[in-house]
Order: sequence, then structure tokens, then C-alpha cells
Amino acid sequence: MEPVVFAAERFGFYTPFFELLTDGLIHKTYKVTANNRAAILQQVNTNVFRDINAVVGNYQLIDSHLERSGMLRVPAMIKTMQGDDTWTDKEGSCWRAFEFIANTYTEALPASPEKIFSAAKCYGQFTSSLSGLDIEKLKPTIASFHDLSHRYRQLQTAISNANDERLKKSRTLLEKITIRKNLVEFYESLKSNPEFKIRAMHHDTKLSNILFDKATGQAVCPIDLDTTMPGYFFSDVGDMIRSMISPSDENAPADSVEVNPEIYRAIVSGYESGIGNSFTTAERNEIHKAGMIMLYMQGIRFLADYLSNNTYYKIKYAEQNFDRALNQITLLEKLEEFLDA
Ligand code: GN1
Ligand code: MG
Repeated sequence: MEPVVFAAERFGFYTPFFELLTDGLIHKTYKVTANNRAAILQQVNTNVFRDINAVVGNYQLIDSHLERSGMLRVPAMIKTMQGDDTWTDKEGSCWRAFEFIANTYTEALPASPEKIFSAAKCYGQFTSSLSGLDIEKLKPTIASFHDLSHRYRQLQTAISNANDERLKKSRTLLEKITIRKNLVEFYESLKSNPEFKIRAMHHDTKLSNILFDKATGQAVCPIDLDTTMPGYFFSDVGDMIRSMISPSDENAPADSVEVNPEIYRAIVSGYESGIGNSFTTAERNEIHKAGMIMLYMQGIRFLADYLSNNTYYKIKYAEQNFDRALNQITLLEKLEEFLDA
């Protein structure tokens, strides 16, 4: 029997029909259906999310806060038949389940500027709806997750331990990263400036993490809240820019990446309309740095993983993390040209 079937039964879905929805770089996500009930079942990567209690606790905190604010709802968690939040199988994989919101679907790239605007607005509303939440209660589920200085240091460590061949192949990319160290300095300057607030950020704002309504085509809510934790202004709008401005994603060949100006504008204006006056003037003024920071950080993360022999991101072929890093830094160069013009 497939592990997903065992897991589904623990959550009360017997002899389910199941389909793999996304095989993300970190988790596996399934839709399971039994007796006309559907749920989302997820196998959590506990090497990445070591503190599953923090993940679950954050989700419950967010869900109940949003319920009270009445603006936006996220899928409810489903408990196991024993009343637990998660279930660990005999291979040690941790599983949890969520309500499947009927009449919703996810979009893939390329998507229209209208769809992207709606998604961006929804991510903005998510953070603004959580503005009343005591940020101290939200736990960092991955330490220093979008800490650019930390990511830069990880790359330096990876460089010192890398083999010569990988290092040689990475030389040009590493130069491009080094000459953009001003982004790390900008990040450092944020931390001591009270104009830049720490608030609840989703931290993984790809298009496929938004549910859309089948009838209206409008965004309903963000999903995949595992990395929702305290963060700075650039993370969500920046990760949208990073993951949506090019018609092809981070796995595409670097020579195929390009900036779609209409999409860029849809992200920024959609996000601004969603976040409303939760953003300070300083944050509003620096919004165009967001995409650059996130492309830079993701390029660094992929390259560091390549230099460390691919221990973090799933790969389909040996050089894939190098190619992903090249894709992200190429898109960064194109974004800089676009913003300069
Ligand atoms: C990971 O697993 P997935 O695809 O949702 C990563 C993100 C990266 C993304 C790049 C916990 O997200 O930070 O932006 O890959 N999540 C984690 O595709 O590291
Ligand atoms: Mg994710």
C-alpha cells in the first residue's frame, strides 16, 4: 500500500482516491477523496521543518486570528482519528491534513496580469489581516530563513568546503554575487531602522500557493503556511516578483528568462492594494528592492546547495542547482536593467 493511503486512513479517509498535487522542492502534497469528502494531505519534510510543533502552533494561531478578523480564511486543519495534529509513519515521515476548499483551484505560470494582481493583493491582505496578531507568538519555523546576511555567510562556508571542479564552474556566478554585496548591506541597514517593521510574512509566495475561486477567478486565500513567521517587507512581494515575472520558472534554462513588465506592475500594484497602510512610507519607497533581494537570496541558496553537494533542494539531474542559481542571477540582471530603464 502507498504511504499516502496509510496516512489518509489515520485522518479518517478510508480506501481513498488520491492524486499527487505538487512535488515541491521540500514537501509532497496530495489530494485525497473518500466518501465524497476531500482533503489535502501533506508529507512534511522534517529535516527542513525540525520543529513541527512550531509549524502546527503557528497555523492554529493564524487560523483563529483570521477567523476573528473575518476577512480571509485559510483551510482548517484536520486532526487524526486519535485527535492529534500530525501522524508519523513507520518510515518517520510526518503527515498532516487540511480541509479541501470546494470550488477552488491553483494556477500555473504563465498567468494573466489580472490573475497575478489578484494573487498579489491576497498575499498583501494576508499580512495586513494579521497585523493585530502579537508577533512574539509567531515562531520562526526555520531559523534565519530570509536573513540575507546568514545566506551570504552560508555561501562563504560552502565555498570553503567545495570541490575544485564545482568551484571553478561557479566562478563567474560568484563574481556576480560578490559585486552585489550592497544588497546584504541594505539588509543589514533595515534591521536597525525602526521604519522597517517585523510582521507576519508568508515567505513562499509562489502563484501555486494561492487558491482561486472557480466561479469568480479571484484569489481566495494563501496556502502552505509553514514558513509564515516574522519577517521584513521584502519577502512576500519580492518572492512573487522572483517567482512570477518570467514566463518560465527557476527550473528553465537561463537563456529563456525575461522580465514581463505588465506582470511586474501587476504584482507591485496588487500587493500595495492588499497591504494598504500596513506598510510604512520607508517600506513603500523601497518596494522595488524586494524582487532584487529575493532573486539574489535564492540564487545564493541554490548555489550554496550546489557547492555543498545538493543536500537541501531535490534535484532531477546533477547540475540542476547550479542551473537554478544561474537562472535566478540572470533574472536578477534582467530585473536590474528593467528597473534602471
Ligand atoms: C522551497 O518547497 P517549496 O518549493 O515550496 C523553499 C523556498 C524557495 C523555493 C524555491 C522551506 O519551497 O524558500 O523559495 O523552494 N522552501 C523552503 O523554489 O526552503
Ligand atoms: Mg513551500
